[in-house]
Amino acid sequence: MKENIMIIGASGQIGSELTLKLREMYGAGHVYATDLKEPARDVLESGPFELLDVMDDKRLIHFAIRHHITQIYHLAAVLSGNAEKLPMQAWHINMNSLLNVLDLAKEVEEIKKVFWPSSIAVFGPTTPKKNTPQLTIMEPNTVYGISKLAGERWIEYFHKRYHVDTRSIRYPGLISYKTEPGGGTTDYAVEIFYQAIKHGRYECFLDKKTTLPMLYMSDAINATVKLMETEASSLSLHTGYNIGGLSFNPDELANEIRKYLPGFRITYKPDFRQDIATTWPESIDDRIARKDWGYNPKYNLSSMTELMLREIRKKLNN
Ligand code: NAD
Ligand code: AKB
Repeated sequence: MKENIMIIGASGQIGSELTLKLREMYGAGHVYATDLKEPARDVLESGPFELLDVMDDKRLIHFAIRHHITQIYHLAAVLSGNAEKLPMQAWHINMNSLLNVLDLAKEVEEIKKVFWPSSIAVFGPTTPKKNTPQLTIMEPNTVYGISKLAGERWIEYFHKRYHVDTRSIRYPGLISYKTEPGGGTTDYAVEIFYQAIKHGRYECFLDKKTTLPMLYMSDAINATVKLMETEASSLSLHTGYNIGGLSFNPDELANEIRKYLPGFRITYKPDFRQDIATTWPESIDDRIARKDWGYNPKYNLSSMTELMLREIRKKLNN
């Protein structure tokens, strides 16, 4: 059967790379990118794109039926930093957009699979911080984290009750050079590269010893498509899978950058995002993802840093 894939939130940090990967795999004409805002040129020019608000449930259903959509990747959300500025609005968008998509998948028989990303934000201050297990204490105290934990419960509910094939990953902070991140707590680990190249210095909004789980974008994209391609019978979970990868703090990242830019200087001025980061894990136990669907990230701190500096330099020179 030919798949027709809809991506919601295709203009964001993940969507701008995932769309291209899926177009390579399934054929450009079968991957429909949608967002509230226009995407980067390569997404716009390589296949179908439509401006669409995921909160508009009527247009959503028309779109899915018109294009015979079989899989949805729902990426639209308000991220942790921005969510703390407007908690009620963030809750409304994060929850109701997901419920719109789940209800659509339940009603439209052609839709076979839904991917919705969760986050390490589902964990909270009472969660064990090191090598955080898949199943553990989860008492998030940020609006973003609460919405992700509630979302995980909803996708599992729709799987169990209505047999919607829901799939999800608890992404760590994602590091990429193509599209800048959209208002999260882990954004410093991207900003630092731009500031290091442009100005040789960076003022970090997290404290120097705040260790967080991170992942290079191509590892996240490969994990996502691998999970979606896996036979349902191999999956023991239809809610967020833990995935780890890198784990470092701003001081360690700055030291790595100094290997290429010896004069780089970092100063620290923690803001409200420090209070969020303090509640998140330092590292993640991802044995279940490795066993169920072969999760196997490639990048380490050194290869990621080298690549980010090289690619951002190229991008800024163009
Ligand atoms: P992003 O903010 O870069 O992109 C989100 C996109 O959604 C934006 O292009 C935005 O215009 C779009 N959007 C917002 N409201 C919309 C609406 N009503 N209708 C249609 N589109 C709308 O976010 P991202 O970093 O690409 O993250 C995508 C998903 O992955 C989110 O659910 C996020 O919580 C999750 N996630 C991201 C990270 C990360 O580090 N990037 C980590 C963990 C989880
Ligand atoms: C954020 O910082 O909000 C995201 C995430 C880890 O969910 N990058």
